[in-house]
Amino acid sequence: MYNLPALRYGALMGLLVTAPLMALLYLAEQVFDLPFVPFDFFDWLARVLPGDIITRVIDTMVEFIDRFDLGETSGTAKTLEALGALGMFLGIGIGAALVLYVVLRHFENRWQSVRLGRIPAPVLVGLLAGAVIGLPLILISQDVNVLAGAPDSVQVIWLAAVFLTWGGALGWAYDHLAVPVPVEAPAGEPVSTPGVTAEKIDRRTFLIRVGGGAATLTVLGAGIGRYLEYRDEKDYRDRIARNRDAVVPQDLPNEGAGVVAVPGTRPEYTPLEDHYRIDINVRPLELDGDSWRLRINGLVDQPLTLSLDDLRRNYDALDQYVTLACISNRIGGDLTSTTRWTGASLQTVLAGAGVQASASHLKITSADGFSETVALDMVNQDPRIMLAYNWDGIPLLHKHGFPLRIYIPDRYGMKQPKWITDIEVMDHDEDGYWVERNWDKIARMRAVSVVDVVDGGGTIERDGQMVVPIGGIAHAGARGISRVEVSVDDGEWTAAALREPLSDTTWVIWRYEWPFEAGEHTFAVRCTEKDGTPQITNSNPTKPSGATGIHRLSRTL
Ligand SMILES: Nc1nc2c(c(=O)[nH]1)N[C@H]1C(S)=C(S)[C@@H](COP(=O)(O)O)O[C@H]1N2
Ligand SMILES: [Mo]
Repeated sequence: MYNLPALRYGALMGLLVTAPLMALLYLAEQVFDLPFVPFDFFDWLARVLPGDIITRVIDTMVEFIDRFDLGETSGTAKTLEALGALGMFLGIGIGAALVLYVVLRHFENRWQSVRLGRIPAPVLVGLLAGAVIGLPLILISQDVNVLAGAPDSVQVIWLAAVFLTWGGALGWAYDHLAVPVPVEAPAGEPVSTPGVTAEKIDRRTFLIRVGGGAATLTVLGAGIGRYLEYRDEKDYRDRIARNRDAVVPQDLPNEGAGVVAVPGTRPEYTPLEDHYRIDINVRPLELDGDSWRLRINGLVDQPLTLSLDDLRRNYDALDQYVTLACISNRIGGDLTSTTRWTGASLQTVLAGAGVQASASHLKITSADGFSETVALDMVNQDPRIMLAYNWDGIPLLHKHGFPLRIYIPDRYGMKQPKWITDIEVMDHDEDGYWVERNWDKIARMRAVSVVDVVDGGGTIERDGQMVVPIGGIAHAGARGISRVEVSVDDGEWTAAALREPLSDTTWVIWRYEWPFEAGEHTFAVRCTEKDGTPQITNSNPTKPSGATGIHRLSRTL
């Protein structure tokens, strides 16, 4: 007869064994470039779950960040994703341990006498559980992990060892905890027989030791791992900072533009470190630029394999100021930014490969498993479509797609792969990563306008009237903005002044000076495209084609 409360101890031991192993996985990742399975599992889930569920999760997260003012959306979202991934993995560890303990307890009469040599049965069952949990996770990690540089065989052996240790340790702990209770208590004795007391102390001592060890390992592993990661990041940041000194934007193309942004409007040219970032992995890919190659093949006369240097040296460099936006950006959201892109026109690069007459589409594949197609017609008509290797005058940051990404004017970010490795010329179309998940096939950027600021502190006098400067942005992909209008408290629409934009494809900064009236007011904005098409003013959610609607801001002045 054993008396281990399986649920409670299963959960507790699950925590005490899983947490330090997660810390060790992290440390091993930082030191030996081995896979960090908790993130792999999360990335895999994001790939295989139905697109609508993913969208709902993302929406909830964005709303949460917005509601509680948790800072810049895409960065905070990545932090939340990472925490979610860690929590989920810990949860799996605890849940599996719980099941293991319940099973062990249920069959305890059978295994009592079983052992293999000196290995008691719970350890054997634990090892088996480790294998059962570990095998799918190892396969998943091998499938989706693109960060780990260690040889695959080493990765698999390491992970197998980790999962077997996990199960073995749980079984070993069970064997220690499930001490037999004397079946026949001597008649008349109080409940706390000496045997039971001794067993309790034994259990407690055991738990204190295991708990102390687990806490130490977790803190040490996570701490050292984090320190190493931070050191790497710092190296990287320093390198960028050194590079940047030479290239901080001066001479912007609209220098001297008559209309000046109202203080508090988002920067017209986004500082590189503030550019939003969206991709399907918890952590960005880090490709090696020296060994990286772009392969162009399929329906071409001459397949090409190009290095980064080839792309930089052998083609004219094209500089374009671009406002990129995520199709998940909500009205007034911050998943949109502007910087200078440099690259080679895709038309020119393709010309070198000799595209065959039967070709109609390009399939662009990324190192993270992302892909999209582009119609050849579009490429042939638009020399601005380019393979970009610089942002803001320096090589793309890893998180923004180093070494190469594509630029397609007028399309949301989801159509524009980063970390490109392959371009296949095809005679048919295919759905891209997000299109397969029910987002718009074309993903043409919507016209949107936003009130960024009502500068109550900046009230000025104009012709004897106090006015409050109000400012923001308007953007319609590559179609340009001809008019921005503001309405206060649902009053008539009045034209704002437009600042000359950085280019035809960037947002336009607008400014409106509102005759001051004390009280609470609501400021609304709408815009018109260059060709006279008005912004869609009724509200649509981001999915499937990008959000539409009027942006409003209320302020008490
Ligand atoms: N390979 C790859 N490319 C990608 C993505 C991705 O997950 N993987 N995300 C896309 C999406 S949804 C957007 S909005 C833009 C964002 O680019 P940024 O992170 O550099 O701002 O990249 C696009 N290109
Ligand atoms: Mo996106």
